[in-house]
Amino acid sequence: MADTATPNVIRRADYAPPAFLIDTVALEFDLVPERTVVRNTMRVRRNPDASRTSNLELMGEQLEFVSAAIDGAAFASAHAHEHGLTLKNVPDDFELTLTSICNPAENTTLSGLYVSGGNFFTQCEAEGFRRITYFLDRPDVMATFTVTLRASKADYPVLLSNGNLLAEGDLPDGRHFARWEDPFRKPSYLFALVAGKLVALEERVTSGSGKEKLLQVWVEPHDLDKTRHAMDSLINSMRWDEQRFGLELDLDRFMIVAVSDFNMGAMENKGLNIFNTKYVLANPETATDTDFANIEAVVGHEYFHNWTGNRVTCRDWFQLSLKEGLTVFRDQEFSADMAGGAADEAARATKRIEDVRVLRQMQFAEDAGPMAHPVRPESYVEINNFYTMTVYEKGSEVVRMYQTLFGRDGFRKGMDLYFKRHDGQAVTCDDFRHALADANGRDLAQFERWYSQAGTPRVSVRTRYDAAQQRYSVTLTQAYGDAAPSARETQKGPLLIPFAIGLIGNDGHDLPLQLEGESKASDVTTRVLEFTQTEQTFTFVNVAQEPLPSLLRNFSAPVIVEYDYSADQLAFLLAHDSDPFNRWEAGQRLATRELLTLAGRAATGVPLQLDDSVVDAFARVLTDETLSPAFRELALMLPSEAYLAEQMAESNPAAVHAARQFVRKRLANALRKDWLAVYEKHRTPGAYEATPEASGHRALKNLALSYLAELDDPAEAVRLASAQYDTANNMTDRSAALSTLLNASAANGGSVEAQEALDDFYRRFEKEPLVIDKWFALQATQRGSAQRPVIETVRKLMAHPAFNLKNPNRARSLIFSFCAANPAQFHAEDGSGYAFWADQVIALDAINPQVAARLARSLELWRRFTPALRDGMRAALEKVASQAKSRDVREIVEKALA
Ligand code: B3K
Ligand code: ZN
Repeated sequence: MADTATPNVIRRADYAPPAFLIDTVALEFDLVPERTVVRNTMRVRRNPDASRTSNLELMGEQLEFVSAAIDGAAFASAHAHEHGLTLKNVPDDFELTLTSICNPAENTTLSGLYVSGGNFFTQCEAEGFRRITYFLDRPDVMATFTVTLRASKADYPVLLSNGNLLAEGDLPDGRHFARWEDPFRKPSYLFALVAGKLVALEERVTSGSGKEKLLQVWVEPHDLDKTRHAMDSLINSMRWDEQRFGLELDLDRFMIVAVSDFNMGAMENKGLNIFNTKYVLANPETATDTDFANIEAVVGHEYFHNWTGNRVTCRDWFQLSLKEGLTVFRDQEFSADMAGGAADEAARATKRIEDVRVLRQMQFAEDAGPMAHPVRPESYVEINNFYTMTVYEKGSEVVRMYQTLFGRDGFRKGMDLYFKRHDGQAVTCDDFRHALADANGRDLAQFERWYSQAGTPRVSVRTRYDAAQQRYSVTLTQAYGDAAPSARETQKGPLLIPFAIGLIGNDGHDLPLQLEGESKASDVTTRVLEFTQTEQTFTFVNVAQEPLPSLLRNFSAPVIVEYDYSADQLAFLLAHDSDPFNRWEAGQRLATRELLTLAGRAATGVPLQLDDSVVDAFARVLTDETLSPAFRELALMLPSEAYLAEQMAESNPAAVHAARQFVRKRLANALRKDWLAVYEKHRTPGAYEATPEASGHRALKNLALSYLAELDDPAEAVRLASAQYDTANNMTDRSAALSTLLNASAANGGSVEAQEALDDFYRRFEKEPLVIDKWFALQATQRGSAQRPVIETVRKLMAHPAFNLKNPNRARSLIFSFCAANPAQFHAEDGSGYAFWADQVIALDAINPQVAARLARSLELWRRFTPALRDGMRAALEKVASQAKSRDVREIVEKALA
């Protein structure tokens, strides 16, 4: 399984069309865990648009070659090798039949065909199909598939594949079969099969044009009571895509299958989506509000791929963001519409804030390190390493900018043209951009730079008010900061940045906006400036008083805005900005600035203090009943430690932790009464409801609880948390209470209440793997103390009978949680965290390179840390570099060390 070959760099510039095309594929599987025989009959012909070669080169990995036949006659000139199968001097147009064997039982990579919990599953994106049979395993080769599955009827009563069920029946020796046909041409990465003991929640619904559709959510029998929310999310997704984009489900049947061993969230295989159980299974006792929201988002995401990804797919993997950026944008809009409808801007804003927080924390960090790459990368060693925050989240921001520029209607026109031109094709990001440009009568040549330049743009803002002339000028300058070298190479010129702006008067209301040259003020108080030069000045006229600018409203572009607001101005924006996103943003700026100053002091041992005005600004949000609870929770949550550390000239996780804790304690003590009142007021008695309102109440209440635990005397918080733990009727409240108990206990070197709750939690949910994942994660991310470093708990938990390195969810719950979500403990000065990290990356590398490579990424920003930590990080990276065998991990650590 290990790939020891020297890593080859694949380049976008080297793209060439395939020498052959495959029009139809008939697959026959004899499913046996240790030895599955696959017979693959293909109709193959030369590609008229490619240069002529005499040999057919098929990709194949970890396959045992059995036989080849052309047009029914055995073919002798077939040579199987490490990377596939070479067929010499083949005809122009022929039927090729190949037989090979694979071993799903031993496949721990979870790529290709594998066994999980005794059932068979597949994962083919990006290059897993070649682990099932020899093929032109690239997305620009599209074929129609017929699939016959044969297996023991007792062990595998359910046999599923893409498309429609053609036939099923019994065979001799207790075996049975099912034959499926997918009427749509598709690339091999969308192939899927599932076989095993599963049951389904079913629903028949009528689509927009009146056709009946069968929807199924397949799970293991004991999980059937956790499928309702996924089904509802699927039905809502169908309706939404019909209404918002006029896109209807094109198959008679749509299936979702849950599997507990899965490398990522879910996979959009045509008509047969395969999901990590984490993004399917939910009921109030086992899943948090966040889980419910994530399930809705991921079900939507995979469903939306049916058009953006499957009907129109990618020409090559460099175009990955064509489907991923667009589909993330679609799922974000879907969630926002589900939360607030099209009109409720405040409710939509909470979703926007959550998305931007992820982008800034994760994608901006990616841009600042050795893995920085454009939305459309130029090269890769292992494509699985490029399913990144940049391709997905920045890619989504790039799509969102079209909508910001052209409005919802203009965006819809562009989408319609895109499907009209490219339905059934494998295309590029340029094709998408051209469709948007042509539908809106615009030249978007400059916009192409968003796809080809890496790094986070910085926009500096200068403003000037001329009272006599009543003119207000805003000068914008764009540049990239001190970007990573890999990013710098790609930067060629200024971007087209849609820069949304409003001007706020002394009374807190928006001022009318009239740009120089316009005859009258526009009727909207937010304008999108098209900022296209390196430096550009926009002048507003008839501005009666000096305004306060509200910049980059609703985060209209994925950039960093630099403007010298005073603390008072930020407090004013936090209280008054009509743009809910920027209200939140003002609070974040205020907090970030204070926290960074404090972290700087903590690093040099200077005593910490916090100005009352900052406390007052937060107090106003806490007690402002006109704001939704969900918004208040977001506004009162301080920027994360990882984000803050990344903002420092030299990242110092210990200093950031000290500063953030200091501020939390200060806010807790100063506002104790308010936190208590909020805690009481936002309880949600009665039956659990998964609505955005109810989840907003729970979020704010649980935030209050966590602040109360910071009090100098946390006894009251411990009492509240214990009671909440015992009486909770839902996982959101129960896990929040447990987390608070753990953190309160860390300050006191351990507590009975915390230990009892932890033990109870385990006993109560022993049979629910997804909840046991939470049990591991809560302990891995808990606060530590000098007497009780968290690494010791983590090491102990590695030996717990429920721990299993082969299950990605479990590995993530303990190891990733500690290494990536507990910076203060992971970056312990003695280097213990790094040594642990190296051992785990190496152990995972031998089991599952994709998961190992994700973990490997947690040290990539090592050069930006304080010197005291850097050496330990480098040593750990070098150890991994000397021992890891997979292409996946090698690419990450070699780029980090380069
Ligand atoms: N397209 C898949 C991701 C496949 C990852 C391969 N390493 C899920 C998604 O983005 O919808
Ligand atoms: Zn996707």
